[in-house]
Amino acid sequence: WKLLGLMLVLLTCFPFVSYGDNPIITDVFTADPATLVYDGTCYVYVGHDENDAPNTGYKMVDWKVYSSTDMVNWTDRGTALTAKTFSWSGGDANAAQCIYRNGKFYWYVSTHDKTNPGVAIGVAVSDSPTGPFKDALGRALITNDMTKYASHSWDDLDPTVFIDDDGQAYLYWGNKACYWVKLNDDMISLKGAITAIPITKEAFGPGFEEAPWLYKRNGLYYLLYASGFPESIAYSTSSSPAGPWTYRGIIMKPTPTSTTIHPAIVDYKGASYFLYHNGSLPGGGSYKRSVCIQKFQYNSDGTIPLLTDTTT
Ligand code: FUB
Repeated sequence: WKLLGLMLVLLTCFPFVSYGDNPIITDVFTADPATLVYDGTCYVYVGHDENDAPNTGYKMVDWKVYSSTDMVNWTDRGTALTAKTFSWSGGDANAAQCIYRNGKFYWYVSTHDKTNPGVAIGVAVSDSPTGPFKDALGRALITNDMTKYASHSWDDLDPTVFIDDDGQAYLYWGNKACYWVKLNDDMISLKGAITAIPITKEAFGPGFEEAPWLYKRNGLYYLLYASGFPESIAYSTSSSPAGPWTYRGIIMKPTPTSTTIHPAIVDYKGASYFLYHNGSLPGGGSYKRSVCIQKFQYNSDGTIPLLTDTTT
């Protein structure tokens, strides 16, 4: 009985499953995590790396969804969307984010536009967080337009979407350049013009590479993004979702296993979690990445501590 008691104490103090179990998905390669909490469940929408020849570029053709109610055990909810869903897509499935509004789920994705050169942003819609999703527009929502604002042909990458307390939705995105626009209540049309944020030291410190993630906490707006290359994750804050932004520091330094990291943050059941990807799974690397999660606590002044990629 003494031995049994000791084992119970040890199991309670040192559970086999901990929040540090990374990567969270080990049977396929996953990248570019984006979270959505809906009806008590945390969903993670991910890209899917499939390149069989390491270091020769991305092969990503679909997106997958996972769900959890404890942030430890993740259920595969299937391949909820493929680039083929968008008839105008060149077939690549880059970073994306899904959000809920008025009974529908809107999934913003970046993919090449066959009908107009360059990467574009499309939006798929569904009645369920796990699909089926259909193309909401039959064309891109944001088209790469070098004559108006675009700085290069694939800078319409990595959309992040956020709905403020007053109901106004914002879409941020970009590669090397950071853009934003308001969305109408229908979530599938633009309200006003696209703004390019000047990439200054005050706003972005060492620089803005890609992968913005916009959210609000205690009345303060946070913008996370990849900075430099290999990428660190940095963040800036603002008193408005339209900026101006003030650089706040680095959240995670580059991981040796992948040149990209790609951030998301979510509060779930009273705790905060930082999501990113690395190449730590056996056989992994910059084009075979894996989504990881770290539980963390904000500092008392609302700043985010420096986190370490625990898998390396
Ligand atoms: O997954 C393809 C690209 O890698 C994303 O668009 C970037 O954010 C980087 O993670």
